[in-house]
Amino acid sequence: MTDVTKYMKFEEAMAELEQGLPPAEGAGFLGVNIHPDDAKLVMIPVSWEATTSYGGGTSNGPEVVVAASHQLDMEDAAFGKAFRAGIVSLPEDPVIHSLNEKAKAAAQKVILACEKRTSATDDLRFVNECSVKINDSVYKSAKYWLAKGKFVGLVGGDHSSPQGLIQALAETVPSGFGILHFDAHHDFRNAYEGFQYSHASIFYNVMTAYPQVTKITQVGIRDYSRDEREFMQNLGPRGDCFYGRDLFRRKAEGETFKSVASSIVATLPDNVYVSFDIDGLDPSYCPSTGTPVPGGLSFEEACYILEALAASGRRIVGFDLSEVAPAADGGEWDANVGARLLYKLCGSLLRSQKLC
Ligand SMILES: [Mn+2]
Repeated sequence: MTDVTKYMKFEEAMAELEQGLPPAEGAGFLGVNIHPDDAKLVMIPVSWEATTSYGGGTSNGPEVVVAASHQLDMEDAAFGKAFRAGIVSLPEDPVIHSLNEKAKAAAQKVILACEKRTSATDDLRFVNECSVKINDSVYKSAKYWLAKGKFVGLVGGDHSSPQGLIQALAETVPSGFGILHFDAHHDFRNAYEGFQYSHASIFYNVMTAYPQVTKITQVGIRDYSRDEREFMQNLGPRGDCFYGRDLFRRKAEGETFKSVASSIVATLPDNVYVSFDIDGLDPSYCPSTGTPVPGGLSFEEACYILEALAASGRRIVGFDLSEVAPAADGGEWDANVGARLLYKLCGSLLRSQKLC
């Protein structure tokens, strides 16, 4: 049941944003609380990181990104007054938080057993069951809002978080869609450490389960296993990868970034889902993310590609921002970058749908 009293009237909220008033305490994304019915774009928060294999903290991503969004200037250089379309970060399904705590404890036992070359079968089964419940929660929420005519984004959590959203879109977008995937990793591992829905397995699962995903184009990849590279090769025309090394070499040898970006966009079909793992960026933008890798895109390069995508006539049908984690010492830099990137993702979707 939605408590309507805590929402602002849409035009009042817009007036506050136009004036740049400091956000009220506890305000939502961008510093206002508008009703989801008044929004064109809703975002599902997923505080989930059970299968995190290295650094933790990304389950706090949704909370810190929303808090950091209060610092943004609303007028976006590329996408203008994107906020006027109405953008809302939804309340989280309380089941996610409680499952995360329990599944994380069990997953630690699995990872420890894995390192000792033994097994923890019951714990592994439990984590996999929790992942199914998370996917189901996200899937049902996404289906609900899509049926109400909203565009749906998602803020993770680790990179396994958006699978339910991708499933919902696969059932909803009539002609299917491609995925533009920014990441340091392919995420093509088959059940990494035994976790069927690992953050490192999301696109193995997606490309195996959903034929409606007609294409995956990966950008910034620079850390992978041989099996994952082969998985990409075996996708044939259904997969394209712009490895970090190749992107740099093309620029080093004189190709303009405009040309590089348009070659990325050209691989994608008319409908595009954008999956943005923050570790696709240079780790100086996301030092606290779980699995940072040297190299990667600059913030401006990533934005340039999103702007080129939105300007190409293709339609962005949904997105996720995953793996943003706050610094252990409370530093806000990771969340600051995450919030800015999230508003760019919102702007690019809304622009591509002619809503801003
Ligand atoms: Mn990833």
